[in-house]
Amino acid sequence: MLKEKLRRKIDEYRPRTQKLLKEFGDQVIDEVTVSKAIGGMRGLKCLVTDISYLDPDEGIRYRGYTLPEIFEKLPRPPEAEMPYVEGLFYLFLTGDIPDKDEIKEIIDQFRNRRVLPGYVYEVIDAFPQDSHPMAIFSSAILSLSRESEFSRHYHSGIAKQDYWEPTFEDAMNLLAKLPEIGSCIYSKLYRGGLKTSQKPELDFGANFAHLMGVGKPYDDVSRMYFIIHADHESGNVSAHSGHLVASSLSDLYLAISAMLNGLAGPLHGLANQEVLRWIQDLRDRMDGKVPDEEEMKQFVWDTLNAGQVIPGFGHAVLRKTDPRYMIQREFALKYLPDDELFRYVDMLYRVVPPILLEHGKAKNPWPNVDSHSGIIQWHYGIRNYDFYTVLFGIGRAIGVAANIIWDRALMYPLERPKSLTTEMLENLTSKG
Ligand code: NMX
Ligand code: MLT
Repeated sequence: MLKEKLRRKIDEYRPRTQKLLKEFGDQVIDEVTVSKAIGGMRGLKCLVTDISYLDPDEGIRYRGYTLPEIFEKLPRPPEAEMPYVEGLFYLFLTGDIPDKDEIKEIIDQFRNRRVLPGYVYEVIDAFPQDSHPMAIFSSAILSLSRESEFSRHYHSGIAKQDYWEPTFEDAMNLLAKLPEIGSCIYSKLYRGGLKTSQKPELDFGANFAHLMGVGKPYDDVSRMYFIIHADHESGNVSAHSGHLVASSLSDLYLAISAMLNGLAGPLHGLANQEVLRWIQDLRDRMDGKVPDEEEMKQFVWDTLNAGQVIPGFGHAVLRKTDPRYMIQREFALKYLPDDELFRYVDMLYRVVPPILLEHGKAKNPWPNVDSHSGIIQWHYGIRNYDFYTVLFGIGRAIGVAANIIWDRALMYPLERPKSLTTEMLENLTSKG
């Protein structure tokens, strides 16, 4: 049983955290400079997670595995090219690659927890049609807070070392519902309310594809998306927001809703919609004609000269092309090499990095995950690009939920850094 295995893992881990705190609590591991304090704490080592680690050159590792290893090692559904999303959640929680029975347990658990309470449909329907899907997504999850097992147990006096257990239940209950919530938002905004019923026998990715009404290989596209977006260590805005809010013992629904609010910014997950919007601007400008390289370069420079960022390029940590980009590029080369928008993205891949280098500001001129994700969705008929960040959010919820369970298991405290005034900084530096 997953929960029992997790309990054993938690019992093994707790002494490690306690020993670090007790014996090495005062050891210095990084220093805070003025530029870190003013500059968004970039690179400051002050968060702990064992679920993933981001190397600037290599990219993300989940529980020690690179993404190509993840795609190779995690079990797949019969005849599928991409692994079970459920298997990734198992790996996040336990650190072990699951076998098919262990995955089946999660599929069965999700099946039993999939049904949405009626009021969530009402919350979704109550939004005006011109609302952004991320605002609806965040609110739908927020409304589920009344179901929280953690809050119920907390208020009846559960002991601190047991907090992780009802948090685990909240995570299972919420993750199981995400395909239905996401597809309902899509139906409301873009399909005139036309709804498809869930197919309980399907795995997470296939059920989502079915609910979106898109045939094969969109089930594999969904699995691939949710897996590559699931985690990016703890410091990115969405994961950090989720962790921060959960640290006050807000329940998982409140924390995941907060996580989505951070993801919905254009410098973070919303960049995937921005890429499509930007490419559409270019298409309009070109009257539908595919630009040649010189025209594309001019468009990139025009964007920079207008004081805007090139969406889908750059990164706060990565210093090479994002491996999540490469996985999508390989998929596109295999399944949609002649797609018109893929030709745009392919040209941007060659044209933008030298321009960003010449421009001289961005520390990382290479493409990130968001540069590619929209055009694959576009190819499979999901063309309302405002929706793309919801797909990112479904994936990211898997990693953030696993992290919050472990935060509670290792009894990490309330997060509360200290602030200074500008005058204090001036005094500190002039004395220095
Ligand atoms: N286009 C133009 N300028 C850029 C870009 C870019 N793609 N990336 C960074 N810069 C600028 C940045 O705005 C900053 O300018 P200034 O000094 O005037 O403030 C300068 O280069 C230095 O920024 P960096 O230290 O390289 O980047 P930072 O860590 O601050 O920000 C991002 C990282 C991802 C916010 C930034 O690269 C960016 O805005 N990229 C475009 C938006 C995007 O694709 N976001 C998605 C990131 C991935 N995700 O899913 O979250
Ligand atoms: C992410 O996946 O969270 C983004 O790449 C942003 C980041 O890691 O800072």
